[in-house]
Amino acid sequence: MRVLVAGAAGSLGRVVTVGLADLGHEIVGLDLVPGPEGSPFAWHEADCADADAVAAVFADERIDAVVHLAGAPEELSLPDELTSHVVTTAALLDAMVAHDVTRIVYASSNHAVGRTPRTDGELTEQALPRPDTYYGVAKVAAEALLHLFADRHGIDAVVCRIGSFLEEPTSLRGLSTWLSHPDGVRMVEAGLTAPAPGFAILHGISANTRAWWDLEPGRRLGYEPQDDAEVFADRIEPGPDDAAEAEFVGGPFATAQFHRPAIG
Ligand code: 15L
Repeated sequence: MRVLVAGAAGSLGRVVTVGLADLGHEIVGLDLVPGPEGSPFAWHEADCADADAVAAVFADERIDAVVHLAGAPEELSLPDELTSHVVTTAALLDAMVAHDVTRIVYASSNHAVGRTPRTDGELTEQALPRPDTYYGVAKVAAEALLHLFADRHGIDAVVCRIGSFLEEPTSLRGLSTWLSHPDGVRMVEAGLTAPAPGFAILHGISANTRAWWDLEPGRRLGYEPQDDAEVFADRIEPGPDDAAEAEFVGGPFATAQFHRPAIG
């Protein structure tokens, strides 16, 4: 499959491009910055929020599927978040429709439902939108846009509500929310190859012993995580914010430090 990876130079993108290429896919990288030194991939330096620039990439390349990993990973103002996550998704979806590309895997986030209290029990993919930040609001809106294009244009859109994508977990929360690098690749591969998923949501975490987000929606799509954060448990020191971070899905994003005006 010839896969356009938007955000190919980001932390997820650097891992996923190499992993998908190892699985036999041809990669076309798209990012604001040049491709890594010596990268074997076709590469386009462009802003995903610029619909004309995205259209030009699709006009230049044969694309079978899109993996959308682009966007700021942290809390910004609401307008910046909407540009970073919703406008980029819209530009990619418009180009997909124009070029009959029908599969997209989207790096959404747990922060779309980050204000869901742990006391609600196991987190399922049916959880109502409950963002913890403007970042989370933008992820909810991007997911809604994907759902609209799935219904209106028959796009297969696999939404990955990712936990903590790191080489190894760094906090007590991470023992539940960690997504290992190899499992990140497995997750995207499942999103690309699941037969006719329509609009579907999975939880992007590893098979963590302490996980409390349902892994079954991912398994139904062919995502079988292999790693477990528990092997790092002995290295995790208790932190002063552990109790607060355990209260909500979104951990630190759900705490007061992120309360600020939406504009500005
Ligand atoms: C995310 O979606 C963020 O991009 C990242 O910065 C972390 O906060 C991560 O989720 C997480 O919840 O650990």
